[in-house]
Amino acid sequence: MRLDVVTIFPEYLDPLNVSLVGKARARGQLNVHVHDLRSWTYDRHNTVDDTPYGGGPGMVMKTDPWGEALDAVLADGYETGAHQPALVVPTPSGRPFNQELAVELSERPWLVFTPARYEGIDRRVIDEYATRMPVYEVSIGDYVLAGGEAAVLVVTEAVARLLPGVLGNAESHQDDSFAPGAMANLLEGPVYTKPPQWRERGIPDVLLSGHHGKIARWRRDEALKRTAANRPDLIERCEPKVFDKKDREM
Ligand code: 6GU
Repeated sequence: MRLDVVTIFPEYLDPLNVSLVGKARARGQLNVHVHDLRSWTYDRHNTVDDTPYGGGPGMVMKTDPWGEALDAVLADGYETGAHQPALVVPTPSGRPFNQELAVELSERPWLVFTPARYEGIDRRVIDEYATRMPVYEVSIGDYVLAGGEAAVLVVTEAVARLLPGVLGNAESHQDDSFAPGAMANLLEGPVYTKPPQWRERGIPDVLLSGHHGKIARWRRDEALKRTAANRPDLIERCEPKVFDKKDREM
């Protein structure tokens, strides 16, 4: 997969060299290009923003730097064999980013991210590129960030770990809290490792029992408790088969 990021803070994306995403890059599973939007400005102050039409607070990112940047990035990608780009526009007014959208994005060969500062990008830029490629406007949650760069890191990490060969078998994403399957939409419960005693605290006996059926039942019960406490909205989205008679009596 190829990723391009156009930003006025290229160094904000330095974490893409670290950990899972950094390793995926080093292995050639992810081809990442970070570009400085100001490379496509030609005035003395490298201006990327201006006052909003219609008035109001804040500044709006200008059409020209974004248009030139995206044309250049797309041309470079196509020249080097990339195909079927999609634009990912981080914005608090976007579609909520979730595991389903992460899966959809992970199936695309080329993502171009346009994190904005100020009050966002002149709408004509998004409308223009939407005539040529899919555009995903995404929000990572119900709060306002100063810019989209942190959202690019979030989306990239969620997407990269879904790419074939990026996670080892030991860390497979099959039982992620939001993966499809019997436990779909249940949050994962508590986990434990050695030592068996720590500051007078032990491990739930069932985990030491070796009884796989009982362990699976316990994990499901704990997942259900945690989900009911932290995300009651998710319970309604669970497959009915997750629940049995005993749950309905609780
Ligand atoms: Cl993607 N951008 C900004 N600026 N704020 C956000 C966001 C994105 N998602 C949630 N809040």
